[in-house]
Amino acid sequence: MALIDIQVPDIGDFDEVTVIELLVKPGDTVKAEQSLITVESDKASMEIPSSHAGVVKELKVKLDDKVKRGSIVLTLEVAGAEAAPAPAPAPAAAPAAAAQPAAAVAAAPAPVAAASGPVEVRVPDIGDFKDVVVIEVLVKVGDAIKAEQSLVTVESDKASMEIPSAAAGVLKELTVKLGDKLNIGDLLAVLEGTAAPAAAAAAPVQAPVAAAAAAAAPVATTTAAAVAPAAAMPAHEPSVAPQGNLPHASPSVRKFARELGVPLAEVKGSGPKGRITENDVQSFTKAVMAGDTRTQAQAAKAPASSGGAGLDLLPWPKVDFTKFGPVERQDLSRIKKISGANLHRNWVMIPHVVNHDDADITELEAFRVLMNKENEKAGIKITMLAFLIKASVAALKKFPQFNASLDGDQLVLKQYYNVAFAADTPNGLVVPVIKDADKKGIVQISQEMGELAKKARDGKLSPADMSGACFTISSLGGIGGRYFTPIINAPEVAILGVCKSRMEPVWDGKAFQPRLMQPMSLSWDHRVIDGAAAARFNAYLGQILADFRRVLL
Ligand code: CAO
Repeated sequence: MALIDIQVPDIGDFDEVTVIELLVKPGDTVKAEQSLITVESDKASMEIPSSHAGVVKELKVKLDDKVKRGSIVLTLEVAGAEAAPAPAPAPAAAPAAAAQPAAAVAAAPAPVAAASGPVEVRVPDIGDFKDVVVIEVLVKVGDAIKAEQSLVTVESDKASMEIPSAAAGVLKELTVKLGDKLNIGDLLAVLEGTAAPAAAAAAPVQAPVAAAAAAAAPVATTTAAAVAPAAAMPAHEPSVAPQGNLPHASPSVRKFARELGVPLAEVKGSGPKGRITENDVQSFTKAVMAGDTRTQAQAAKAPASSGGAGLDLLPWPKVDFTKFGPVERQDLSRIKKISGANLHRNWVMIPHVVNHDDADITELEAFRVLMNKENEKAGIKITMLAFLIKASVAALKKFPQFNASLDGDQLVLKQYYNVAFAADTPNGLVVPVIKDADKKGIVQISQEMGELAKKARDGKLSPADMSGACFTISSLGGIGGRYFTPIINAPEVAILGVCKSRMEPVWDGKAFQPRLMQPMSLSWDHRVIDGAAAARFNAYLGQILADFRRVLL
């Protein structure tokens, strides 16, 4: 056994970075390349990994300490054999690397700083990193960009950083979007205008740092790689660079949040300077699962400067109701809390439009009643909802954009037909799913609906019973009403609401005829569907319900 000091490797031009997270403690067994601490500057956060495997003996840094290259992070007890061949921690390798001529740097196309006209801004040398992912775009076309202003934030598994513009000008074109993978030299943006004199200096200052980090000794490869992106940052404190809106969190916390699907912008950070910790992400998840609406309230308080994403609403009114009369307080059920949070998100995030229409179900209802009479002894009850499900499948097939989900800039068109139906239970609304409704007949759909509705009332629906839907129907047909506005069940793009059918006088060109009319309300996501398609969808649905033989066509 031997004791070795693990030091902060070459972190480029940074004089000092702040320790924001301790990822290990004395007694922990760490693997080589495991992250030990997270450090942060104003534009990047990075994890410093261990160059050796061993047991942590003593931590030599604490939160908020300022560290720089060569600072001792901790003392590690390593097996003799482990210690021997391993060179001193990364910094030992770094000077050699740094001594390399800037040849490696030459590969990094220096951002052009033209005096006027179009200026291409490219990804500077980001060391060994390949395919760093754009996680935030900080500017938009038309923005006046200052030299060294951050344009995008990119992230690898160990570091996140903002990539600044080397020139000033008006942003004419942004050639990257969220989720894009970037590499050195990739075109980021095109600016038009006069470049700031400072811009020209940006690249050379950054580049040698990257070269040093990229060329670190083998044992420190990961370490060097982790810190290499730091080189992409401006060497000097940018006097004009605005802070990005990126939530303040380390790469591992970001990854954790992404895995849980937690929007970091909605998480309140409890760390120093509002930094979001892993605990904050966990607490947020728990709050959402418990339907704690305060999380939405926090989102609503997002500053107007966030580009319009924050709703900037007034706080919820606080009223002492007892001043006006006696009241009783009831806790919301678990289902209500969960569905409430989901409905709220869907209502706020999806641009809903609703088309109302009527379908003539006179013949269909007569057929349904006849079938139920014939099958009375078998105990099978065919419901109108089963026909609506089957008719919807036909419409989804004819209009595939309704059988889809939005995923970033892509539309996911599904080739399966799972139709959910809203079921009212004493504890609240649940939405079980009839899977592969295209492959099932009306009787089977009716039977499955009956079973699922019973499970729903008994509180026995499993998550599998409620997942995988492509489209939802909410039927108030057994209750009443005319039309309503159903809320789309994200990530679906449409929902059909139906109310109680009733006999109405319908003009047939010669006379009014008594017809059984089914009111239908189709809510659709205007990001995916337009009004003409929605009107056609409803019309087609109406045609099928009026003459179900059309399903066979
Ligand atoms: N027009 C006229 N009558 C209708 C009808 C329609 N569109 N749909 C159903 N009915 C009738 C049925 O024929 C039945 O009458 P009988 O008892 O005389 O046979 C009666 O209404 C009750 O039907 P049902 O509710 O048992 O069956 P269903 O298939 O229509 O619905 C279910 C099943 C689980 C969807 C329903 O019980 C339910 O929970 N509905 C509420 C859904 C809801 O709350 N949606 C709103 C969501 S937004 O908050």
